[in-house]
Amino acid sequence: MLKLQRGQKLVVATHNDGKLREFRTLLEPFGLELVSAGELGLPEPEETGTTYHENAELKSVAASKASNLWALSDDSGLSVNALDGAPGIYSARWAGPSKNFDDAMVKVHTELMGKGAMAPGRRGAEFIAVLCLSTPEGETAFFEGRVAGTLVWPPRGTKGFGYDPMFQPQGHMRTFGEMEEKEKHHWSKSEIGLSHRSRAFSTFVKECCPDD
Ligand code: ITT
Repeated sequence: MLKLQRGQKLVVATHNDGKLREFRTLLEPFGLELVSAGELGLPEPEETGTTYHENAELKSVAASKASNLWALSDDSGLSVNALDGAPGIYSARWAGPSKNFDDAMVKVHTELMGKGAMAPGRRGAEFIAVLCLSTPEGETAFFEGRVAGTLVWPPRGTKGFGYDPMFQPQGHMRTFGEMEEKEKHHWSKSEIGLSHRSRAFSTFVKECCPDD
């Protein structure tokens, strides 16, 4: 089992500022020294995998090898029921080279309209996150989290990142874009988190983080 030590340097293997912000908040209590792949000037690896696990592994392993440090990556996406799981692992790519998520959300909505999926009951979706922790010696461990919800239109809220403004988690009246980060994670040792990332994170913490 991979166990981090208090004060240990850990690379957060992402070039996505939204994810990085969330990881800094989620990892804050554990006394780790965090550095991002971007801060280390590591190149963004090409995501050639066909699953979240494969892509998470290739990002984390690339960062561990290049930095000689433990690394934690996240591969995530939005899986829309009426679109047979699309955009899924291609969620970032639907935003194009300029990473414009207003365009990506329009694309999701347009595809849903093309399927006649206008009623909330036909607009179900899931956010999925797979985290990979890796060591320079090549050991890996994976943690997965999911959250179900409904895709609203028009998008609401300016918080969060990516598809957050159109995703309303089950049991809530507001989208992730309307929630403070604290509420989107809503994570504690005794309670399961709300977001896919915080749900994956809660298993990661139990297994791999030093006591806070
Ligand atoms: P890294 O690979 O550098 O981590 P990325 O943005 O390319 O950054 P992914 O390949 O995992 O990351 O793409 C996941 C996309 O899914 C991401 O760009 C977001 O648009 C979307 N996504 C994932 N988690 C999300 C969240 O919590 N809220 C909104 N959108 C999210």
